[in-house]
This record gives sequence, structure tokens and C-alpha cells, in this order.
Amino acid sequence: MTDTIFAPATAPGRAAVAVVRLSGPGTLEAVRSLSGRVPRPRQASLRKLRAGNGEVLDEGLVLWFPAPGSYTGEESAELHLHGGGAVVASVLQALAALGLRLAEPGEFTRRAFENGRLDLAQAEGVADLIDAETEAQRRQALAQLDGALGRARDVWRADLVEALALFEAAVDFPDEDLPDDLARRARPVLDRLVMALSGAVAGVRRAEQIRDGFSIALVGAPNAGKSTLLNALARREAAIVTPTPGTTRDIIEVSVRLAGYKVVLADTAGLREAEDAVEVEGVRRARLRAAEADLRLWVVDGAGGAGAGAAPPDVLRAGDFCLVSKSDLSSGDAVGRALTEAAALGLEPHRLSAHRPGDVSALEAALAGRVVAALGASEPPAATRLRHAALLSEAIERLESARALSDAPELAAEDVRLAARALDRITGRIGPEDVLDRIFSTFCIGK
Ligand SMILES: Nc1nc2c(ncn2[C@@H]2O[C@H](COP(=O)(O)OP(=O)(O)OP(=O)(O)O)[C@@H](O)[C@H]2O)c(=O)[nH]1
Ligand SMILES: [Mg+2]
Repeated sequence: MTDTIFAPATAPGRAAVAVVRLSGPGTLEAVRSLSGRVPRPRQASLRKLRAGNGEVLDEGLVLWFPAPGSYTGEESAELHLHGGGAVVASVLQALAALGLRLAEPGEFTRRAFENGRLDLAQAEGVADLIDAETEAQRRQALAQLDGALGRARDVWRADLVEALALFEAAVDFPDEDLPDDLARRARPVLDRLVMALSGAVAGVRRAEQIRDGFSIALVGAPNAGKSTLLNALARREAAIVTPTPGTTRDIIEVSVRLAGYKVVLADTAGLREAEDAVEVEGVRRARLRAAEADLRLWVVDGAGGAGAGAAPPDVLRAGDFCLVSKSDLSSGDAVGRALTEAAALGLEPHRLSAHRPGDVSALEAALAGRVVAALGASEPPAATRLRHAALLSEAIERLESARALSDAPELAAEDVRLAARALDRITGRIGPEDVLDRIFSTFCIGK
């Protein structure tokens, strides 16, 4: 039999209210022992909560959620306490004294999953929703929690069943002319499926960028003004700025929010043939990060300083930004020339003085436009994690194999079955235990 668990569901620290959650067969008994009577289902009742020795610990709201209509699907309850550390600690202690156990991270949601209240992809949505800091992350997580991926899987499943039926019929009637025809009819179904699943895999990249942040790297010659720009965009002194070329060595990351999306800006070491071992490593890391980023901002010293006139670094790609910096120090002509050259290289040119707030906000608007163009779409992606992408790819592989085996319908049918099994694992009824452990361990305690 499962045991009864409890945990604070709200973050630790001083607050108006703290919620402690209980779930499992011993819930009712525990509530009765703490608060005297069991309240009516799903109705808040104000009660004094007492320890075993009769001492009043707090006065708060008690809610009882009978099974199976609760979050976990079990008997559960919530205690809404005054949000002080000592109050919460005393109630947790009283629950432990009653023989209840403190929950593991994610254990409430794991129970919800095990009792069929949520599928695995929805449980991942819960974790993402708790972590969501931007509007786009919230929308994506909510779609996931709403079962978007499960619904997509149901649509794919209907096609899988159709393809499977055609192959199985071909196996069952081997002596007639039918088999060829049946296998031929499975083809467009498989084509359609492969296309739909490939679209979902492509969506995972977008989902990751929404969750982990759209990555932008600042690159350029030493002293070009990269760190100054980072600080202006971050609105704090995140990176050291000095007139000495070669100031930045480590990569300095700052998260900002643009148009409701998380964006991770990375300031990097100025690119040059360095001699100092530390700087050499800095330059190596700078190139690596620039190559991995979703967008690069090439900062060029518009005031003709040390790195002016430097050739564009080879990590740049068409569509990257070229920022001609320090335009407050320079003649309009020189800046204009640099902008024209950048445009000729297929880069998007911007004039910039880090000291003019208007320039910085214009750049922010242009960056926001880029992020929205890359990540904005009417629908959030259905598949959102590498785990989903791996299983989708496995299904695609099986379906491609089935397509190639259409003259051996028995083998093709087996491939279609394996594809279906891979898709089932996304929503998780048949996930191996260690996968479940990994997923739920990323949750916080009390969820
Ligand atoms: N007037 C003016 N000075 C700037 C501007 N941007 C940067 N500077 C100055 O240029 C110098 C170098 O700036 P940094 O931001 O440290 O340059 P960096 O590209 O990070 O340099 P490294 O870290 O060495 O690669 C500093 O003295 C800044 O104050 C600007 O827009 N206008
Ligand atoms: Mg710097």
C-alpha cells in the first residue's frame, strides 16, 4: 500500500500564506487529528491546528479533496497556514509525528501520473509551468499541461492503425492480388506520418529556444565595445569595461526578456591572435559560443580604435547583425562607410552609441523582431523536449523502414508497431522506471 506524504507546496521564506499538502490513504486521519473534524469535501474551513499534545500550532484553512477527484488521484488535503517559517516547521513536525512521510521532489505529480490523472508529457508541462518566467514559456508549458502532445499522438495513432491494418490485411490474404494494392495504399499514410512527425521534431528546437532562451553572442575585436553594450542591454554592470583591449576573457552570460521571450546574451573575449594563454583560451571559447548561438552581433569599433577595419570573423552568418559602435566619437562618414560595408556582407547594419539610450532601445527593438520571427507562431510547439524528439525520431526511422519494406508486409507491420510503441513512450504509460525517476526528480518538493 502507498504511504501518505506531505510537503510544503509554497516556497520557503516569510510570506502571508504557506500551503502544506498531504496525499495518500492516511490523509483523512491526519487532518482529523490536526484539526478535530474533517471538513466538507473541497470546501475551505477555518480550523485551529493542534499538535499531538493539544498545543495550538496555527489557525488556518483546511481543505479536503476526496479520491479520486484530487490532483494526485488519492485522498489529499491542503493546509493554508500563516506563512512564517516557525509555523510551517511546527506543522510539518506534527505531520511527521503522525507517521506521515516528507515527499520526494515531484512525488505528488508522480502519483498523479501513476493514477492516470496526467500523462508524462503533461507532467513535464507542470514542471515547465513552475519554471516559466516569460510569457512564451508560460504559453508553451500550459499547452503541454493541457495535453497538446497527447492529442497530437492520438491523431498520429489513427494513421498508424490505418497503416498497420493495411499491412496486416496484406499478410492475411497472401494468395490474392490484393497484397500489392494494400501495401501501396499504406504508402501515403506513412508519408503523411513521417511528415507530421518530422514537423514535430523541428518544433522541439523552437520549444527549447523558448524554454532555455534564444542565444545571442557578442563578438568582435578587442575594445570594440562589446561589454559596454552587454551592460547597456542588461541594465547593470555585468561585465568589466576598461580602455584596455583584451579585458574580457570568460564568457559573461546575461538573461534578458525581449517581446515576452527569454534571451541569453553572451559577451565574449575580443577576437585576435592572442599570446597570453588565458586570452588564447578566451578567444577559443568566444568562437565556440559564437558558432553555437542563434544570432551573432558583430561589434565593430566605429571610432577607428584598435580593432577598426578588422575582417569579419569567420563565425558570422548571413543575417547576423553588424553594430558599428562608438558612433558618438566618430564622424558620420566613417560610420556610414562601415554600415554600407556590413550590408554588402549580408549583415544587418546598425549604428550604435552605447551612451545614447535611443540607440540601445532601437537595437533592442530590432533584436526583439528577430526573436519573434524565429520563435513566434500562432501555436506553441507540441513536442518540447529532447526526450520527445528522440522518441519521435525513433518512430520516423521505423516508419521509413516500413515504407522500404512494403513488399514484405509482415516486417513492415512490425515496424509500424514499433513506431507506435515509441510514440506511446512520449506520453509515458510504458516508460522505464529510470526515465520516470529522472523526469520527476527535476521537480521541486511539494509538486
Ligand atoms: N564613447 C564611447 N565609448 C565607448 C562606447 N562603447 C565602448 N566604449 C569605450 O570603449 C572601451 C572598450 O569598451 P569595452 O566594452 O570594454 O570593449 P570590449 O569589446 O568588451 O573589449 P574586450 O573585452 O577587450 O574585447 C571602454 O573604454 C568603453 O568605455 C561608445 O559607444 N561610446
Ligand atoms: Mg569586453
